Amino acid sequence: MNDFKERIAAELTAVRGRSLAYTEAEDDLLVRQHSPLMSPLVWDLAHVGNYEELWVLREAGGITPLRPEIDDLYDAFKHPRKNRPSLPILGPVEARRYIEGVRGRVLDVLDRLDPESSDPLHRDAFVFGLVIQHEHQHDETMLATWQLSGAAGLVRDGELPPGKPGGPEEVFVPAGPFTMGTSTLPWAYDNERPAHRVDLPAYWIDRLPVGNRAYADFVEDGGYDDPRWWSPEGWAWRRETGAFAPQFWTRDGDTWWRTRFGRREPVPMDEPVQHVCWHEADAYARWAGKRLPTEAEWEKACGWDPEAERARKYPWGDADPDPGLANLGHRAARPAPLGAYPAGASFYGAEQMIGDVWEWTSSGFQPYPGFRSFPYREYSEVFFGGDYRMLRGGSWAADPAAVRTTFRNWDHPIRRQIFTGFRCARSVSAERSELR
Ligand code: AVJ
Ligand code: FE
Repeated sequence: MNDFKERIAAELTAVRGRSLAYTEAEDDLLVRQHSPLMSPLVWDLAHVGNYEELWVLREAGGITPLRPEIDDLYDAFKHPRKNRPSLPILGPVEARRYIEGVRGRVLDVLDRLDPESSDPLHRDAFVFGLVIQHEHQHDETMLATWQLSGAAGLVRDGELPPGKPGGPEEVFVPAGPFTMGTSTLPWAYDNERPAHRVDLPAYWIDRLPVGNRAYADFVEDGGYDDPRWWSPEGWAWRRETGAFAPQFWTRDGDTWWRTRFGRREPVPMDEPVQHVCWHEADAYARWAGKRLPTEAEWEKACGWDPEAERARKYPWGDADPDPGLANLGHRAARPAPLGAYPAGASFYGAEQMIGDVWEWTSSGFQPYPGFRSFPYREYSEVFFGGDYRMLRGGSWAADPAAVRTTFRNWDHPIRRQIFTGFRCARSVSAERSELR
């Protein structure tokens, strides 16, 4: 195999190592449903193998189905998450055996692959990018399941760079057009395509994600009890759920505590806030006299280089992420402190845009002009126009192979089990609101 294929084989091995690490547990933990929002962990495990069989073996490799009778069980569209525990899904031992059987044949397909083929699944090994990113996405979902379960075991104490207090609160992005999305990144999803020009008025955007200290100030200022800060849907959510702070926070006297992968610890005030839903982010922004950025504002602040007149793959440029640039890949099971990555800043000076926490934007999920579904409608297209908000950047739990400036993620505005925070923006034309 040549270098390119060796790299793909290494990515396949790496992501599988991750899935196996997250399913190394007592059977009971794997087959139980920890929240109606999540699948049993053993469902995710066989699902990534089934997806790999479907796309690499059958579609790209022309290999006859190994176990067609189980396809239906792992079709996310046939069975909502809350029903998955009652399905006759494979148990842990069988699931591991099944995905291993798939993987054995996948390497043969890789060996035979012609990355210069005119078949878009083969070209640039797109189908391998598809399954590698898919498995990483499910690995992140599995981490969220672990976090909800309260089980110990996945905290990692990898070292993160220290935070750096001070520096400007906001950075300025001048008016003008930029190129949003991509027509050239080979492993970009259909929803990131095609590249197109978007002209934006000038705006300010926070240099850093909103931190726990600032968010606790909002809470302590009575933010959860003041309907002025909330949208009507947000206020309804707040009343229905009784939410009073980010998920997994509790209060003991004057101290905020959180539970993180089964560990109880004081909330570190210098970290980006996480486990807030879109409504909470939206309410905080209003309280702060700001608003959430649109998806286009987020992407321009992250990737646009007006001097080179081109978009960067990452905020700092096109070089692959490394531990000095961004907090990715579950090194420490937490966001890095604010200001930890000055070298990872974007052209405009925004920091920590990739890694640490996904960031809510104000935008819903819409196709870019000229969108074409590929390779299947159920990845993106069926979600367009639904009750979703776009998430950008990627969290500490996301893998470098599954994040870039143009990557688009989405979820319902009430979800907060995901590793999500936000940063604020404000228009230059609007006076900063003095309501507070
Ligand atoms: C892109 C993360 C919203 O996990 O629901 C997984 C990706 N698509 N399997 C999800 C996905 C098919 C999706 N997100
Ligand atoms: Fe999936």
